[in-house]
Amino acid sequence: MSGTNVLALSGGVGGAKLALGLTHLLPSDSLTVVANTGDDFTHLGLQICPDIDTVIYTLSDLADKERGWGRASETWNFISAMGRLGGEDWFHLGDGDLAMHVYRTERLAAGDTLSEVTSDVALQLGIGARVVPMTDDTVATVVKTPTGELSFQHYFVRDRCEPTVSGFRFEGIEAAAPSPGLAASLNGNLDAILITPSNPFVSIDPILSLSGVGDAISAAPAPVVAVSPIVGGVAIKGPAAKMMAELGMPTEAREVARFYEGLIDGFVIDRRDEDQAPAIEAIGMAVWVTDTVMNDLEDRITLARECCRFAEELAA
Ligand code: FO1
Repeated sequence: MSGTNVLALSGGVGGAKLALGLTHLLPSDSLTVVANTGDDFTHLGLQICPDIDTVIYTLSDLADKERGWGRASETWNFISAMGRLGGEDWFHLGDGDLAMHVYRTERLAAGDTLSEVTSDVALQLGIGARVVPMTDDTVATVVKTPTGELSFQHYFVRDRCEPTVSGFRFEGIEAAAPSPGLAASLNGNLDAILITPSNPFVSIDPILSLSGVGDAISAAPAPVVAVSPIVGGVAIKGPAAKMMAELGMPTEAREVARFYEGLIDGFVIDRRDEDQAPAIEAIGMAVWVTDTVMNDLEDRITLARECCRFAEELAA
């Protein structure tokens, strides 16, 4: 697959896993991973970028594979000490992870962009692929609930995704420009655009909602392939299925395909959902059936290979 230029749209865990698989298949200068920044927030004076960091830690083999976020072999002295002081300790910042947030916050305060900091950190940690934020501007995902709005991390971590969701909005999206890396990738010679199995509503939609990005992707000559984050009616990780149910959508891969209608050319579903293939094809897209659950590195590489093959077939 040398010479294949791929743009992968990623949220946290699921996106990072597929991105890791792609790094084992593609030359490093052929892959751009764009990370959602709608989850970002300022906390304890620090700029936290959970999805960028999940991608960075995963690609540099520093990630905690069980938790999905943060670093492996982490210690928690800082956040315990914060709790002892009566400070906010609901968002668990590990001691090693803290260095990332302090470093980023300092560089941003000195006038560097999030793209520059992310690119330097990736280089420093030995990552060959381009990892880019979706934007260098501030965009904040807000979760709408029947009792009011919640900032994303309050909903996700502090309130453990318990509140019922009635919708989302991305504060700042109208004024935000796609990052230079995302814009360059979209304007370049792409062979495939992959939408990883991240949460469609809060991980992928913020990227698609950036000015010109959704339109550029649907108009791209390269095939656009999405992987379903819903397998057998449940989300592999995170609240996607719960959100779908609360938004009145059946929790099926087919509904995710419908969400991406008009944008994608092909949809990858798990073997367990094979019976939905005809209904998905009827929406107007091709379907590829394979094993989509990525338990180990082999699974990640295999799924990445299947996605690239599907894209090649769609391009032919
Ligand atoms: N997720 C949690 O469920 N609990 C945490 O305490 C937590 C801390 C945390 C710290 C740094 C970081 O980069 C991510 C962290 N996450 C935590 C994950 C993160 O909030 C979510 O997984 C993403 O925003 C969703 O993609």
